[in-house]
Amino acid sequence: MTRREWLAAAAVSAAPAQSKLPNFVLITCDDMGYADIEPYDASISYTPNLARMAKEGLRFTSWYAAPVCSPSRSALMTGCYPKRVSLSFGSWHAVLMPGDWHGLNPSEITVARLLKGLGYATACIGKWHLGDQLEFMPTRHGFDSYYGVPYSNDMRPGTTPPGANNLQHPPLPLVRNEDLLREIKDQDFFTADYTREAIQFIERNRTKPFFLYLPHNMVHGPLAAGSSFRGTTGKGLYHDSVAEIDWSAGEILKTLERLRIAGNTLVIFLSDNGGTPRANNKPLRGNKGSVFEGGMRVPALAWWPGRVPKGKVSGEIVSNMDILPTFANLAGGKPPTDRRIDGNDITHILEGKPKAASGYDAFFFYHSNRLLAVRQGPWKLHVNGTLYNLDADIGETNDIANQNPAIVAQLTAKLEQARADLGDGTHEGPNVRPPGKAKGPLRFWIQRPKDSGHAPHAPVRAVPGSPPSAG
Ligand SMILES: [Ca+2]
Repeated sequence: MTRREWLAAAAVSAAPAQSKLPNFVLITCDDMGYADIEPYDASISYTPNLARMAKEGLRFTSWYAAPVCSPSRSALMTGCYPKRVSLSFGSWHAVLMPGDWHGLNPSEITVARLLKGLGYATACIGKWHLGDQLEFMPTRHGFDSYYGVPYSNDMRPGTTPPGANNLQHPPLPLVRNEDLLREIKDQDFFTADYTREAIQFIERNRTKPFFLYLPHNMVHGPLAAGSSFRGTTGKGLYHDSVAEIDWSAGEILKTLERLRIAGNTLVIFLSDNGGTPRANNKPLRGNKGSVFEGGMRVPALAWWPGRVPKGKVSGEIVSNMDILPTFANLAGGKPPTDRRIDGNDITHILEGKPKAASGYDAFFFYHSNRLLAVRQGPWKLHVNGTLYNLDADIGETNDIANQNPAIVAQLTAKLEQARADLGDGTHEGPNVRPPGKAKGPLRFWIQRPKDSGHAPHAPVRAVPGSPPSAG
């Protein structure tokens, strides 16, 4: 350690703990199942760092994300139901596509913009997937810097977006801030590279409050892992990729400890939606894309030495939407008051306060623009009329609607509340805000090889309005 580094470290460790704003590290991975890591399946031996995070922190057993990528990320960033910010689906598919004319509306206040306003250094490193046109990029949504892939790693040449008349996806871009770095072909570098970038960001900003959002591309297919992880689990590339995500989380924790800022940093680890059939979602029913628990309930850990008690488990209903209100509160700020925010401040749950309860009277399960289920306490009613008690039947196997008509009536009324607020299907709720719509000509980050510069494909399904460069 140089003298200058020593002085910086000494200044940090000497600072009174309460006088400094906490740092936030939000790590998400893509498509990891509920029981793909040791804290949710004790037989797993290759996720020691996440196991440590759970032992030293808090493990959630009812953290809800969303059924698929873009909606999940919109909730994380805005504190709202994806439906409220019109990102429960893209302009013509369940998620945003390369060249999509929809994205996160620039008028939304993201958790990054909110924290930046409170003096935080902010960075997004990884998969954004809230719009790949410039006005939707992380650098336009409160992040000082961005590095990564603006959407999913499977949206690459050789694959065809749904309804795109056999036009292939453009080359997969690696972007820094608002500049194209290069085309990505081999994906093995993803997790290690993002981790290196993340550590550099933390090191650079260790003396000021920071917010690091680290949404990994892995473990979404096409699967990849660094050479030092391939073959290490003996269970195939998927699990090797999980092991590398675990390593990455460990490197982040070690960096915070080395810099002596762990005691002032909240680290949250999440998956963005339920696991695919290759994942382990046990004991939940369903997979990614479903509103059964296996589609939306995700592994979730919180770690903050000295502030989040060790080894606790919370079964309260919490969700991606709680990130913004919670980080805002911990940073001494407030969520926006000029618009509806659906999430809750869960500081009291993180701190393990006695009787810390969820703020959700009811939690609603949307897929695309359709309302498909509601949960209140242990009860979950699907719109097809099936009712489950999740405390007794987490796997949603035993429909007990007939035996519980009063509960069904109560939850049906909740569904009506959501329909009147957020809408359902073609009925647009009055309290829904519009998606961002690209103003300029649509563009790909890298043109398809035979494109000769023309615009991306227009949406083929009728949507309200029309894209600015359709045709
Ligand atoms: Ca996903």
